[in-house]
Amino acid sequence: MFIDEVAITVQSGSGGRGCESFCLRTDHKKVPDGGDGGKGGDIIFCADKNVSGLEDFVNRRVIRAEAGGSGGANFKTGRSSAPVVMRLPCGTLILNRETDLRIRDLADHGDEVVVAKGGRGGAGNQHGRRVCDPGEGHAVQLMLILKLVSHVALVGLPNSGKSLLLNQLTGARAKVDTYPFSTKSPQLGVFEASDYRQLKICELPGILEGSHAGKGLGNKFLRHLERTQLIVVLLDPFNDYKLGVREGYKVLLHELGRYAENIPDIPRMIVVNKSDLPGFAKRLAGMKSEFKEPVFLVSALTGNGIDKLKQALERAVS
Ligand SMILES: Nc1nc2c(ncn2[C@@H]2O[C@H](COP(=O)(O)OP(=O)(O)O)[C@@H](O)[C@H]2O)c(=O)[nH]1
Ligand SMILES: [Mg+2]
Repeated sequence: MFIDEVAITVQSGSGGRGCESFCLRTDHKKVPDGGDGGKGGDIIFCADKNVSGLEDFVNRRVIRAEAGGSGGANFKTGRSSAPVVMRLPCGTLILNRETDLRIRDLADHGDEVVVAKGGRGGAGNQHGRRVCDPGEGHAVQLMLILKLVSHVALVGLPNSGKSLLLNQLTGARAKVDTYPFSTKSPQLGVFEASDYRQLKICELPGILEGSHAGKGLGNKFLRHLERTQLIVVLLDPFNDYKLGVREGYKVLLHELGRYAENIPDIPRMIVVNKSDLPGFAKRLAGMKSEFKEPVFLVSALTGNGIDKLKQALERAVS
């Protein structure tokens, strides 16, 4: 299962207690020698390109770091607790659930943020003062929202052949089936361009008229379009909705626009699939020139036109 949204709590460790202790010097004078408490553990989130979703958090809704150790006699400082480092997929947005404020956007591999700082250790009486209280750990309620980072996103009506095309382009093994919504979560594949760049392609579940109002699988997953460089709109002239290529395209664009205003501004490419089926040319007649976007005709089934599409994708993304 692919998880792209999860509510969790993080709890950093409290500082260790400072020690109150005295030792007897050789001149029989009593001196304070209580050591300081150690620091409580931080909770750190770090973006990692090898992590694909937020599944790690499903069975781990509360993440705790340990408290620092207490100080000891003879100036002994307590043990500081190690931070708990959680690896998140690139593109995870971290929000504070109580204030709704954005804490950080972990966009790129290696981005890191301390989401809850551990408490400092309490001072022991070695400093000639009274023992002071250690700092407490913090509990923070967080919302993690993943917005996948891909070069190319594939959108289309259900059954237009998005999964088959993804598999053709990248060797992914997305499920291909004859019923609509066989893909329930975004699928990622990577293809190596001729200059060895790794291009990430993401298939989104099918969109249909009314997705914005919750029809089908709804439109929440369109958030994964926000960070893509290119949207490939896959059209199927033989779709079950009796929409011509032109109307199908209009429906898809409308749904994208209903999700967020800026999504129609992302560069697009049109790919018309199933060119192997009889009657394809007839259904397409004269339509190519109507689009301002580049149009490619392919068959994800036979592989016809795929090489040309690959080259165009390489050129379109940086
Ligand atoms: N004839 C033909 N059938 C295709 C082509 N591409 C996909 N299909 C079929 O269309 C159906 C839906 O394909 P799928 O990739 O699961 O579509 P998705 O729902 O858009 O991911 C499957 O039965 C595929 O075999 C194609 O180029 N030609
Ligand atoms: Mg699919």
